[in-house]
Amino acid sequence: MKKLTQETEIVHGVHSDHVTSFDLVPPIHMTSTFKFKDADHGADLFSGKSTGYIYTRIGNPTVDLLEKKIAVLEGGESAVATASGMAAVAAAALTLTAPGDNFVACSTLYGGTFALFSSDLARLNIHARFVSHRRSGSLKEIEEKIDGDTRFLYIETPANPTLDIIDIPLWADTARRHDIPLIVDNTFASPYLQRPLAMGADLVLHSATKYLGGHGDLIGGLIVGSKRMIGQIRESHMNHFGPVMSPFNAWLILRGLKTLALRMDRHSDTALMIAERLLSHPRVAAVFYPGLASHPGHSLARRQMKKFGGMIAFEVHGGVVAGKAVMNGVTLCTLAVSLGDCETLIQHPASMTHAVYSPSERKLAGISDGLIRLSVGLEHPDDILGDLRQALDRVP
Ligand code: LCS
Repeated sequence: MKKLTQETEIVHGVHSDHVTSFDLVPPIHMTSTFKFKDADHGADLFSGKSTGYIYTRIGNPTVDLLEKKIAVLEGGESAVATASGMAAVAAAALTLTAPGDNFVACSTLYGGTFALFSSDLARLNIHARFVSHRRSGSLKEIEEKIDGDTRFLYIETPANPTLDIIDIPLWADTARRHDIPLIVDNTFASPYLQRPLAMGADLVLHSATKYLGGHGDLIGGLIVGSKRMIGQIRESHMNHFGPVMSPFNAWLILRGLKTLALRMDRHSDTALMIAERLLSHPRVAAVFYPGLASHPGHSLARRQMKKFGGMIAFEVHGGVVAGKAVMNGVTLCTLAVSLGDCETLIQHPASMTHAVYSPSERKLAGISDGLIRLSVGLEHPDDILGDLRQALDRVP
């Protein structure tokens, strides 16, 4: 059959050989363990002589379906599902490193990832070396930080919360020159807008909590890459540390994924319109959205993304005090962390998602104290804009 478009793959996805029912929608296999036909069958499954399900921490048909589907959508050979996005970041980092190793990461990251990298992994004698891509000569800086104990490079693009666009091919070429993998957190874009593996990345990971699930009703993570690397993560980290995804959450993500293309188109189109309108509001000091021609990463975003996504960051004249007034003044937008939901969410990175950064670390990462982050939802664009305008107009 002719190769399907990504929009069709998003709806249809993959079919598991192990699911034999005629249901249009696959059932949820809520079981912790699986029956063996006899003792030899059980032993053969354990030894790898036969393939099949043993125990849900090791594999489950519903979770399998989701793993196969995200692998198709990201264009990877294989995938593994995790209990959360943080579990995906930790699984990838811990599988690739041992005490004494280091890795090089772009410094603008989700606050939880930054905390894991800068404190928790450091306790295990695994050290993050941060690079600010905002400084000119960042390529030289990456090169200078790589040595014989560097095990991977790590970026997030668009980056949380500044919406900075990081150059995937540039980091991928650097990784290849040093024979180490590049990991890309593709949470903000989703595979519908950006496919990092096609641009040279080796592992792509997601907080599936966000656009992949799309409905704000679950926590989950996914990692996609080569059979070899995913096999290593599955066997060493997932089976033994055990941060696996519940079959119920996998089913919810499979359901959410079917509308990914529709949702991402709508999120992106509305966000572009709102970013443009915010730009001309007298109370707004700056708008950061990769779809704006004024964004420093605009031409790069045009090269590596299909559209520019649903996340906007902006600053209000009057700094933190004025920003708080906007967040307290909205009535339709919801004051909450997380992103990628149907509802528009608004939050303050410096005191919320990125409070773990010290003030100087935030400065290096480009996260100003007055920055407000908006996850543009699926409401009518005029209603979202109207709500933001009335809150901005009332700033004292
Ligand atoms: N990567 C990115 C880019 C994220 O934004 C998040 C969570 C994670 C990884 C971790 O995923 P989780 O474990 O939450 O599924 N970002 C959040 C945020 O910006 N607000 O609340 C959570």
